[in-house]
Amino acid sequence: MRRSNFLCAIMAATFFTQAVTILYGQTITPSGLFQFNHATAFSSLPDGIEISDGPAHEVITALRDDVLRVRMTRQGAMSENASWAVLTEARKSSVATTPDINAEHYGFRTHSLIVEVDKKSLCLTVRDLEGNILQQDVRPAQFDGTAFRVFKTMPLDEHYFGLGDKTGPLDRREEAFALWNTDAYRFQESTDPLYKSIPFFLTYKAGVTLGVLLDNTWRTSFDFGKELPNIYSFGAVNGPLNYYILYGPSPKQVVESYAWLTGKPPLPPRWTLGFQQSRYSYESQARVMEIANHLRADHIPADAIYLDIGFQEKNRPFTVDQKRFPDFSGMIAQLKAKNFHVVAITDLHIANLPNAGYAPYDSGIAGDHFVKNPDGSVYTGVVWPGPSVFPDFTRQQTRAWWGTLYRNFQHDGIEGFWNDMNEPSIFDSPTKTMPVDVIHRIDEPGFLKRTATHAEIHDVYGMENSRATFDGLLALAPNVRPFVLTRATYAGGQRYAATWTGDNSSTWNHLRLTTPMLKNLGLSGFAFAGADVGGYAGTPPPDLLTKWLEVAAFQPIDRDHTESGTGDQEPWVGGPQQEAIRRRFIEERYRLMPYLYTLAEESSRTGLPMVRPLFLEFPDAAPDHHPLDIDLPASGEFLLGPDLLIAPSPWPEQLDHYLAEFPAEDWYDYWTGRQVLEDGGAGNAGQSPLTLNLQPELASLPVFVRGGAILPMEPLVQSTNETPRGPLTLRVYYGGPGKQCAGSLYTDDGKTYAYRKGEFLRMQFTCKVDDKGFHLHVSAHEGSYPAWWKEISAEVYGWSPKTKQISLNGRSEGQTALKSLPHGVDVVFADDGKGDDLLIR
Ligand code: NBV
Repeated sequence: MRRSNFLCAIMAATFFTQAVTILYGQTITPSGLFQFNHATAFSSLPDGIEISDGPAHEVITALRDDVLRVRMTRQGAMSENASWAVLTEARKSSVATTPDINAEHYGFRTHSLIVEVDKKSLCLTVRDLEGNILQQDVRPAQFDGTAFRVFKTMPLDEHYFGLGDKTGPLDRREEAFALWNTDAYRFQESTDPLYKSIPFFLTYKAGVTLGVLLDNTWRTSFDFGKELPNIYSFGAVNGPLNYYILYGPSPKQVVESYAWLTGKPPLPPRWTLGFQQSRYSYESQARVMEIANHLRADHIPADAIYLDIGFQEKNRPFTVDQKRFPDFSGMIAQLKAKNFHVVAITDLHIANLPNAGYAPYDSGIAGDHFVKNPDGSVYTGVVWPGPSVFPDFTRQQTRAWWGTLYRNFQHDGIEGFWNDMNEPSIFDSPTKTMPVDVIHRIDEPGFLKRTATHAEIHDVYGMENSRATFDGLLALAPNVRPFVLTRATYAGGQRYAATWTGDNSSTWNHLRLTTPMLKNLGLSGFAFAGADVGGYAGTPPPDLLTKWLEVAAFQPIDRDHTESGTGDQEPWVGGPQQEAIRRRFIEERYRLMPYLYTLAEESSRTGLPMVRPLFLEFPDAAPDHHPLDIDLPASGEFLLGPDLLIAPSPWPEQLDHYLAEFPAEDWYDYWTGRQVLEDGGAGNAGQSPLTLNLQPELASLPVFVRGGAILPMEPLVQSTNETPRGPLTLRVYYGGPGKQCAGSLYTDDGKTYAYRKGEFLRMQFTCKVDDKGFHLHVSAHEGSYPAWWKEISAEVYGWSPKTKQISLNGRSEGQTALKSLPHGVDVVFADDGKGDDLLIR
C-alpha cells in the first residue's frame, strides 16, 4: 500500500494550530479563514466521490477516464453548474468509476487514473495506473472570506505552460500571474495582467503532461513557486472553486482534451492566412486605395486591408466618415476587384448619443441592451467616441441585437471584423475599466437568469463581445465563415475569434517575446493568433521590420500593424533592398498556403495549434525528457505544424553566431533541400538534442523540415483568391529506413460551409524505400471539391536514384520525366484524382 500524503497532513495540522474555533468540524480563524481538512461525511457517486467537512462539500467526478472535475464549496450547495468556457456536452459527460477506499483514503479509479483523498488531511492526489503521482495537493484548499486557493506540490523537474499570451519566459515556473483583462498599451516583459484571461495551464514533468482549467471568471491568480518554494497554487477572489484536470500523458493529448472541454477554433476563411496590412489608421479612401495599389504594383502578395478607428465618423462604431470615405462601398468593391478583403474595426463602446439619429444607440436603448449602474441607470464611460454605453453581452438577446449592427457593413462587402478595447478599456475610470459594481444581466440558456456584478463578468466580457460578433455575422450570412479578431477573451474564446497580442512595441525584444507568447496562446486553445508585425508602439528600424516580416511569414496571422503617429510600416518602407527580402518571405508564405490551410483545418478538427513548441511534437527530445524549448539555444525556435522548424536567434538583434538546438531527427534545410548533417553544421551528429551553429543574416531565416515530412506547396499567387497555375508541389523529405514518411492536404472553397456537405478535397501522401526503389503514394481525392491542379510535381530529397527509371501506377515512364535538383530529384506526373503510385529506381 502506498504511504499517505504526510506533507499534506503536516500542512493541514499547521493550519489547525492557527485556528481558534472548531465548529461542526469546520475550522474558522478570526480572519474568516477556512480549510477543507476534516471529513464529516463521505459518499461514493457513480462517477466519483463526495466529501463533506461540516457545511463544506467537495465533489470529484470523472467526465472521461482522463478528465476529472473538482468542485468545492465552503458552505451549502455547489454553485450553479453553468459555464462560459466549458461546453455543455463536456460538462455533462461522465464515466463510471470504481470506488477505491481504504484506511487512509477515500477515492476512485477510472481506466486511466487513480484519485485519492487523504482521510487525515483531505488532500487530493492523482496518480496514473502504475501509482506514479501526477498531481498532489500540498495542503488542503483554503478559503478566506469569498476567496479560495488551491495548493499543489511543485516537483523540481516540472514545467508549466499556457495561461494564454502572458509575457515572460515560455515556462511559467517561478512566475506569478493575475488574470484580469487589461488594456496594457505598450506592455513590457514584466507587465501583468494583460488583455486576456485564459485560466488554463499544462504541467509537464519528464514528458508526462496534465492540464488544469480553473473555470472561474472572477479575478484569478496563479503562482508557480514564486511566493512559496516548491508549491504552485491558484485561486480566485470569489466564485466557484471549480477546476478540471486533463491527463495526457502526452502534451498533444492534453491540448486535444482541452479542445474537447472548451471547443475548437472554427475553420477560418483561407484569405485570413494571407498577408494582412493594417495601421492606425488609413485615414482616407484615397490612402486605402494607395496602399492596396502599392502592394499590387510591387507584387507583394496580400489578402487583407484593415480599417482602424479613423474610418468612422467621430470614432462612433458602425458609422463611416463620409468626408474622408466618400464612396465607402465603392471602395470596398474596388478592393474586392483587386482581391483584397477588408477588415473593419467595430469597438463595443456605443456613443451615448440620444436623439441624434445614431441607430446603435437608439436601438440599444429601445431594447434595453446596455450595462447598468447599481441604481438602475445606464452606465456611461468615456472612450473614443466620448461618453459611451456598453452592450450587456451576457444576455443572449443583446448579443443577437449586436449582431444586427453588422448588416450594413456586411452588405457593403466587409468580410472581417475587429473587436478591440473589449477588456473593456475605459478612459475616465481610475481602474481603466468598468467599476466592479456595475450590473450585468445573465440571460442565457443553461444559466439561471440573474444579475451579476462586473467583478464576475469582467473577464468574459470581451469573449462574449466576440461571440456576439461571430454569431451575428453567421445569422446575417449563414453560409459564410466569419472572421473576427478580438483583443480580450477568456477560455473557450477560440470558438468565436482569432486574437492578437495587443499593443506590443517596435523593438527587437518584442520580436523575441512574440514566439513564447504565440506558443503559449496555442497551448491555451488559440490556434489562430498573431502579434502586430513590426511592432505597434514606435517605428521599427528597417532591419527589425524585415526580420519581423520573415518570422511572421511562418506564424498563423501575419498582420503588419502600427499605432497612430508612427512612421509608415508597409513592406516597402526602408528601400528596395529591404522590400525585396520582405517580399521573398511573404511569397514563401503564399507558396506554403496548402500546408498552412491544411494545418488550419487540423486545428479546427483537433484544437492543435499551428505554431507549436518543440515539446509538443518531440516530448522525448532531451535525454531527461525536459521540454527542449526551455533551453536557451532552442528558446527562439518554434514549429509551424509538425514539420517545419523555424530557428531565429534567441536574441534576434545580435550579430553574433548562435547555437540552435533541435530534436535528433534528420532535418533538411527548407530553402535548399540539403540535409542538415551534410551541411557540416551539426557539431554533435547523432547526439540528442542536436546543436547547430548558425550565423544570423538579415536576408535569411533558418527554417528546417523534419525528415519524413511531405509538404504540399503551390505556385505563387498574389492573393488567395487567385487560382494557382501549375502543378501541386509535394516536397518529399525522406526520413530514412523505418521512419514514417507522410503528409496530407486539405482544401475547399476557402469561404463557405460547403465543406460540411462534402465539398472538400483531402489527400494523404506516403513514401517508402524498398529494394525496388523509392515509392511515393498519393491517395485518391476524398471529397467532391475539384483540384486546381492537373499535375503533381514531386520533389524528393534525401534519396538518390540509381537508374533514374520511373514507373507510374505500374507503367514504365522511362527516364525522361525525372529532373535533377541541386539536392534531390523532381518528377512531374498527372493527377486525375484516382490516386497514384510513383516508383523511382
Ligand atoms: O483602434 C486603435 C488602436 C488599435 O490600432 C490597436 O491595435 C489596439 O490595440 N486601439 C488599440 C485603441 C488604442 C487606444 C489607445
